[in-house]
Amino acid sequence: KIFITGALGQIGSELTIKLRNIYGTDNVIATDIRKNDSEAAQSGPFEVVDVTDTKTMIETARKYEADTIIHMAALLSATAEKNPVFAWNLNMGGLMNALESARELKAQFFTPSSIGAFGPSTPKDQTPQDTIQRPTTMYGVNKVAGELLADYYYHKFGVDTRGLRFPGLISYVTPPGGGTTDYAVEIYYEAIKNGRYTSYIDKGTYMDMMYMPDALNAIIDLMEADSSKLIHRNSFNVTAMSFEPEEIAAEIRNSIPGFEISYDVDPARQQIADSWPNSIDATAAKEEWGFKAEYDLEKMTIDMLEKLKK
Ligand code: VAH
Repeated sequence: KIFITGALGQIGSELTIKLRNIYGTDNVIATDIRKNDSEAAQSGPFEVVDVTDTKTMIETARKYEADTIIHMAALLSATAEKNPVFAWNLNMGGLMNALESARELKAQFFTPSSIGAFGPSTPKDQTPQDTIQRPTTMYGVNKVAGELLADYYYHKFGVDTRGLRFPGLISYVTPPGGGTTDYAVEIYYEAIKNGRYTSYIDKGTYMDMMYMPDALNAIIDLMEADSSKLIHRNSFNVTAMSFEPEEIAAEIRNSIPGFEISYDVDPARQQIADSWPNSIDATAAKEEWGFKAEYDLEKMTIDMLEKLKK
């Protein structure tokens, strides 16, 4: 049984559906802080779980005899920066409860890290798998602490923990909430609706990105990978592309001639973006478990606009 927290979030909502298609609906238990009318909540087993409530978390995972725990419940970077104390409690308290559940149930464990786990002193171009990690955001502090905690549970308790440092993720299913990279999602919705977009991230700001189908496959490929082949665990750099606002705007213009981008920079989210890498190196993921991304900027743009037009 696969137990997912944050199953109604940006990644969780699509991951739940994909896992149900692969492993069987009744084998994938979706949980989140509240239910909604989404397919992930309605199409199979669902439980209301507040990941900061240790008792409910462990009892619910035990009830289903979970053998895999996928912990997705967290606050993203911009929201975390506005509520740093709440972010620490949710991001770290929730992770601790999820790891304790995995330890008790001897379950395999996945939780995502992020390019946000890097900071201003990290090499910014082709950021290596093993390098300096001194992030300057609460989200980044949570991600570095989370990587170390998950590795600790592997070395100390033998929990099979695995993770991915995700770049900005782009999808047409569940709009993200509170991220810094979300301009790259909003721009597609606005392109269809208004033929123009005002970006809160400045031109020339490079960030790694990935289309959601590639992110979901990366999670499944990592979790299915031969444990003896893994040199790293928490967490692997993965990326599909790196671009700045002018480049995604130009790609959209290839499908929607006349599309215009303008700028109204949000200093808070620009500061977060400026502290992150321009591009990261995913060699370790490719070598240790065969990571590869199918979508580049051109292919993603065609698919996003096609799906959003429907
Ligand atoms: C965010 N989309 O912006 C998330 C992600 C790398 C970015 O962590 O916070």
